Amino acid sequence: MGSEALTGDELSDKRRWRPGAPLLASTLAIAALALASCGGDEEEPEPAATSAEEASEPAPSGGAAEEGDAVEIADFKYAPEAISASVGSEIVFTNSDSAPHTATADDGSFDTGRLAQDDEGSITVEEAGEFSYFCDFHPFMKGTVEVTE
Ligand SMILES: [Cu+2]
Repeated sequence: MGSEALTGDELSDKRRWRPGAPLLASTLAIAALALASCGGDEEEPEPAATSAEEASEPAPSGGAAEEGDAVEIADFKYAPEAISASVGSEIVFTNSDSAPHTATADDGSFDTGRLAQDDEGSITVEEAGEFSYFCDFHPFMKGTVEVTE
């Protein structure tokens, strides 16, 4: 009785060991391969991200110095949203977005036309009054120019 039980234990031990060792080795090898290929995948996007950062660097914060004469378009907004200018003066719109924009007067009295990224468009205001304008591509974008004599 006792000897039969022992034999059974020895058999099952041997069965566990033999397939166990090669399985473990190949599992480790697969895991190592998976880790190596994961590392390779993660490195690829880095150059693209770096060049994107470089491309967006030159854009910001240059034009806002002359109050009333320059409007920067960024993040789908005119900045400043309301400006004042005197009759006959020029207002320069600069588009800092990658999306195209316009500054188009509600009454059609001025229109920069389509401004691609980093394009500038200037308008001349020739009449006193308050003029609201919008973006032809994104009508929710609105601004005003107050023109004084
Ligand atoms: Cu727009």
